[in-house]
Amino acid sequence: MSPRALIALVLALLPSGARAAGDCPAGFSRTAPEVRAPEGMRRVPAGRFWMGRERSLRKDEQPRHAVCLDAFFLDETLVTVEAFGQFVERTGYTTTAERLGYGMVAHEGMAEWEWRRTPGATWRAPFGASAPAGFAQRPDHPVTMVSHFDAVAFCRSRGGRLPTEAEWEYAMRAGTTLTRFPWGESPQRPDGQYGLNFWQGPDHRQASRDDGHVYLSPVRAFPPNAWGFFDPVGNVWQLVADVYEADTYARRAAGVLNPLRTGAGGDRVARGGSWWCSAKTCHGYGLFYRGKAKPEAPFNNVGFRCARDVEAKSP
Ligand SMILES: [Ca+2]
Repeated sequence: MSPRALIALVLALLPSGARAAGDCPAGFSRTAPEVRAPEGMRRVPAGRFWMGRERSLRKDEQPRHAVCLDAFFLDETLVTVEAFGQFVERTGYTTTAERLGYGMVAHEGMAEWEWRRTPGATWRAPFGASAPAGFAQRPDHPVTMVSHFDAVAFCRSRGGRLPTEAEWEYAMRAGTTLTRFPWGESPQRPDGQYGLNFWQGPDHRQASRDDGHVYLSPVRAFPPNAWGFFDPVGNVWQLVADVYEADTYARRAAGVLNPLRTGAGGDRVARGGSWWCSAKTCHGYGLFYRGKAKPEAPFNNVGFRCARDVEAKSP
């Protein structure tokens, strides 16, 4: 066989439409109808991004892999105390913490990793009957003391849903890749200001207050990311739709479309870190770390934002 004939034979044997690893599936479209974003939400364009990383002390962040997403809408801020209060008023909803009769509370002065089961701690009073000195909950604070179930119920009432873990990270990265924060590797932005609310100080006995907030910060206290989302990291952990499994990334095919890890029971994923995260006790403030929480557990450093589909998902 001549070399030319051999090449022709090899080409004929290659599957047509074969795609390189990490490409998005056939049928995936980066265009979607120009539907206007609902009030308080922003449209996230369809696209592909890198999730996870090759080297990390935590296996659950590996490997780095390409993820493809259809367009979706996402709240530009965390769900506020005010918005959650309106939902409760409208529906009479009772949260998990209210049914349990307690919530999990942390505050300045406590030991590292300590949490207190606190009677009466609810979304209305996230520290229980007595708030710590210097803290008064505001309508524009992110709502906390909400369980995964509460977050799902709230988003459903607005015709939405929780974002998937992949949607959350794609939107919070806003086009940046492979950095811990949307603006780079340091918690300080290029202008020298802290870009997020987390814990500063040698331990949890006393915060140094360098970022201006010991506890919750108003949802627009820090500048938004490049796509207009406030609190892309810090302030409160953000509940997402996925069940937590350590091998989620390892099991994904390159170029997976709209991934969502489902399953019965187990922990749910929370991302972004919170005001209680210090460099010493919790490295979770950032865009790689995969936090987790029991779906029925209410904490005073966990909140959420809602997503909504733009159109039917790609096939
Ligand atoms: Ca802080």
